[in-house]
Amino acid sequence: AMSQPVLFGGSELAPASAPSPEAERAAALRELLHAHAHRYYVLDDPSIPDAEYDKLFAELQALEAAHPELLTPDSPTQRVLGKVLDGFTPVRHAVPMLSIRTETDTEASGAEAFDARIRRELGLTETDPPVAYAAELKFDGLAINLRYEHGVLVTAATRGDGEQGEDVTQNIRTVGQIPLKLQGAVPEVLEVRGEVYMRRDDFEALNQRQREKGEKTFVNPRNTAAGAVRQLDPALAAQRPLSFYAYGLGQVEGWAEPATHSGLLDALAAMGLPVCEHRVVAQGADGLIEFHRRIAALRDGLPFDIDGVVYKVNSRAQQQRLGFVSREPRWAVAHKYPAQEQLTQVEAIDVQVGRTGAITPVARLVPVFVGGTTVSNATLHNVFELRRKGVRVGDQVIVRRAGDVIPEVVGKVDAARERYIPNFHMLRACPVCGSAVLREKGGIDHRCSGGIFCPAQRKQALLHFAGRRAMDIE
Ligand code: D41
Repeated sequence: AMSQPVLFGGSELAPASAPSPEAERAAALRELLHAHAHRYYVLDDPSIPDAEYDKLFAELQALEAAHPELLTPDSPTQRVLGKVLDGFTPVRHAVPMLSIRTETDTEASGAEAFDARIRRELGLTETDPPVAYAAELKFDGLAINLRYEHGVLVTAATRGDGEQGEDVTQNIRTVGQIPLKLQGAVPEVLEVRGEVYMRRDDFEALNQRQREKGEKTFVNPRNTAAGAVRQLDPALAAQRPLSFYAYGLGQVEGWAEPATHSGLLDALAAMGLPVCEHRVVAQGADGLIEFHRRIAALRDGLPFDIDGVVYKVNSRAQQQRLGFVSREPRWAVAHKYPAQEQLTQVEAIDVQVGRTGAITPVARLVPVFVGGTTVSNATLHNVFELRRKGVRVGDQVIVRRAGDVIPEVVGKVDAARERYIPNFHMLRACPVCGSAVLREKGGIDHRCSGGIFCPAQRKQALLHFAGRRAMDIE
């Protein structure tokens, strides 16, 4: 430190008690950068241009380089740091991480059954008013415990078996949405529990980058998020854009917990933690059913995957009366939606000729119920995608159907084939009209060159014309 150039004169003369101008500037920069990061990552409402943020960030970096004694663990410059690990250190949870009971009845009756049980266990009768529930989304990610001491993030751990997880602090620090320092009240100890997940657009962009590099694409956002959290190289983890939502507490010292779950989420949001906006306080079974229905309609349009909704008795006093059994609180339940991914087997690989002549490989499948309907065909997109996924006839594959989008084969389950199965080869002639199948130089899609002469193209063009997106003819 002594050999560092002195950028600002006079600091060595400042008395130890008064902070130097550099220390004050560094503290001010940290506060500014924390506030801007919160606006940018959590509120999605940037208050300054990126270039301005970068300038302040560079100024703080320079200050810290010149005065290493000014560096603090919660500094915004300390998000990406650390070295490649050999493995993760086990962490014993100060308070066990419970799990959540799942209601597998995906119908409204699932919510009724939960409310009926809660009323019975609380000893309520028909004349008592409805129970108030906090209803929220069930994010399809990975449960994590964030430990803040005096408002500073000190450890992030996976759930593990609930008693003991793994220290993934290095990787979690790279998640822009997770504050390195809490705002406002700073309890001695505050453990925040929530879900680390990957947004669909971040997942798509990541896969696009993988394709461009000719590397393997990831199967789904959940697995990718889980892989990123358990990535041993923090530099690689930082390239997998993750997000976070808080939904509960672990150990707490020096903080008066709010009296309700909804109040807790409000308090966590006020401290700068990301809390999902899709949450309500619902009254009784009717309120839960309404929430379940409303979110089902929203599901496909959400920027991230959910696999259900979660109901929690809102009052902490009532939660305490209900307690928990075998690691599951009796006051909470996850009410699932039909799965959007299922395993099935490929019976054949055919091609389909589209409206514009694009020839798409399609997997014929053993029918499966996925995303609310039975699926027996799923797109393989193009030959390059098909090769990358290595899918052959007879393979076990994961099929995904989310909303209105065409069902797709997202990948295969690795298992040895019993005998040799030839690879799929693109046809040289259109299976419908016999015209040559061509692919533009550097292009991805194969096309039938028959144009409107091809009956398949004619049929698809007519369907398109009459369809909902065009003339909307019934
Ligand atoms: O969104 C979720 N995946 C979610 C998970 C949620 N919204 N709330 C949760 N609440 C709890 C309790 C009731 C124990 C605080 C949870 C989980 N637990 C959980 N998920 C995985 C393990 C525990």
